[in-house]
Amino acid sequence: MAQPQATGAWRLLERLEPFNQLARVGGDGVRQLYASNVDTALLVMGLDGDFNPRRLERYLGLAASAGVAPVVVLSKADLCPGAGRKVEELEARLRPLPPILLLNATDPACRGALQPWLGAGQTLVLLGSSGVGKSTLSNTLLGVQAQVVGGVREDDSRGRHTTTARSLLQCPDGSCIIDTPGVRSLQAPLDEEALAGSFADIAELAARCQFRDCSHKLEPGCAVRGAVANDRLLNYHKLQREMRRTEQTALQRQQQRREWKVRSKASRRR
Ligand SMILES: Nc1nc2c(ncn2[C@@H]2O[C@H](COP(=O)(O)OP(=O)(O)OP(=O)(O)O)[C@@H](O)[C@H]2O)c(=O)[nH]1
Ligand SMILES: [Mg+2]
Ligand SMILES: [Zn+2]
Repeated sequence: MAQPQATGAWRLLERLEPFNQLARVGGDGVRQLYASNVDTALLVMGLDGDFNPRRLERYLGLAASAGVAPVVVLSKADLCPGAGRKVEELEARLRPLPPILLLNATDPACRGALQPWLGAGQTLVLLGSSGVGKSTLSNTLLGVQAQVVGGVREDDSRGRHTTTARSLLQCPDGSCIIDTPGVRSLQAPLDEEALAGSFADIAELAARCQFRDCSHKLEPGCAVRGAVANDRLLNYHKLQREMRRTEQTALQRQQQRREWKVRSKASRRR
């Protein structure tokens, strides 16, 4: 919090604690911070060769682990004719179902589509692989070419890691956009609560399994197997294994999310 002075300078009054923090787990097992005080995470996935529901489930876990509302942005809708089917695939698969937007990131109409999440005081972070159009979308929302954009490889749609640092950009409407570099591999800092938050179908069905500690693998009387798409269940098991490897910090993260909730309310009041 800062106060403008008669001289035109600002005087720093107080440093507030962040009300949430989005982070991933790096290759070395250490948490890497993306951004703090975020209202919405735009999870950007290209409808070209980048489309991958499993990876999206990881990003949804990452948003859930910070308690940030996710919005799925499927970019390059103008280049990919079968886009409708991919949306249906995600709609059938994801629970809870986040908002899913089909966008051409170069089209100013994006601003209209994202209207519910934009506006003064709103902070959005763009997350996704290299080349999916995070910087392109930032520029479209800003209305100026602030961020450098790069091309993608023809054969596999991979980007060229054009953006190398995070930037906080202010839109004319007062929203803040955080553009980030594309990540190569993503491990979300998950805990039981965050995993259940992004796999609500499994969490719900598990209550009806015959065994309370059912792992939904081979046990008889499992209510999850068969009811949830096999690929989703396999991904769930994979994320759960990763989570167990970093479990000592999971309880701390749950505790931290609780603190963030309280702080978020308090700082919004202020
Ligand atoms: N036709 C079309 N091209 C797009 C769209 N989104 C991005 N592109 C193109 O895809 C390429 C990569 O876009 P960038 O915005 O640089 O991608 P990025 O996600 O910022 O990539 P990194 O900074 O490397 O992480 C550029 O050539 C863009 O013009 C889209 O919706 N439609
Ligand atoms: Mg970029
Ligand atoms: Zn089960």
